Amino acid sequence: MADRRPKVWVSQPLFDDVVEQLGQHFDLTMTGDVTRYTPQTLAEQLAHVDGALITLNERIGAAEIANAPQLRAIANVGVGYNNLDIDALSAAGILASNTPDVLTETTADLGFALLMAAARRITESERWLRDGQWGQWSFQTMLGADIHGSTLGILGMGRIGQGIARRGAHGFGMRVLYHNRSQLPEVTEAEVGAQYVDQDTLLAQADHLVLVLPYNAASHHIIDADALAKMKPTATLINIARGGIVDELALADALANGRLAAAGLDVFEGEPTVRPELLALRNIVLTPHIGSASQATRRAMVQLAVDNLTAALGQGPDAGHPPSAINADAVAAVKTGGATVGGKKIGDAKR
Ligand code: 8YV
Repeated sequence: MADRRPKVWVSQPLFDDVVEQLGQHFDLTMTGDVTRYTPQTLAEQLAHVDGALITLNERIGAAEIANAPQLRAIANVGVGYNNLDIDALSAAGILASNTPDVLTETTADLGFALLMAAARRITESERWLRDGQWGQWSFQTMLGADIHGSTLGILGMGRIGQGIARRGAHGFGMRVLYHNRSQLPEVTEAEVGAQYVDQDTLLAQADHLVLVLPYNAASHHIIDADALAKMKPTATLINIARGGIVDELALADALANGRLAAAGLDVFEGEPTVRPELLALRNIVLTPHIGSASQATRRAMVQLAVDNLTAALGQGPDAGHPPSAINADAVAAVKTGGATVGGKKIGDAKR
């Protein structure tokens, strides 16, 4: 590489004191204001940098990197990376990374908070109180569903799913069922207190169903009208993964027509826009994608992303080996030539 300091761009204001560590090794451009990028403005920002630190709001695919010949690394501040076209990045030899582990427990906490708020009608109760309706109180005001002793269903049993299972089984004495692409080892099932079932059994038996699976073509609208029809009408549905996993119109319809008791959503298909059909419902708790939003965890995510980017650009103690790279093997294969990425032959990697 030419004898110059690599250039790094940071897409959003994060934690300045953490991000500024990048200045030790790189020419750093930080963004002062929260910014919504178009594909065009994103492409312009990426055109002349070696690395970028981005959030899930920045969607990066082939078009955004087409004129970015220097770009070698993208560090996503988030564990989910459906905002990145990994095949396109790999084909271009760009090392992508994410921030797993550091947010597991905080996100599991939020999943449980939403479950409890929805099942026990907490935000609905508060709105009612603030509206001055307490004078209408009756013995049957705001009756909800119990959490302790009920059946917790978890769809997607990665690290966050396991955190939710532990909370349910060990904290609330719940029977915990889960469904996942692959069954956990017996020892892990015993530790988290969860039992593997098929998806239909999960839908049919859960009193509270939490969605924690990655979003991709296979999980798009996995919770649709058919799936909702298989659930108990008394059940609660919680989504802390990605909005596209749920058919939101089908969910709104089920909630409006008594086919599902309550829901809690932290993620939405059209973020930051929330469908009016959801906003109109009383039996839904809505939060603006705050799953990982504790002080400590958001700082830890940025620190991990900074470490990833530093290492991916060949600097710092982990030089060349980012702690949580997503596509290291694919990028290595592309660099040694003739690799296939996503089933396509890659013969002309540009770096
Ligand atoms: C976001 C998340 O990263 O990590 C994820 O996948 O969804 C969140 O933690 C966070 O909202 C910042 O973009």
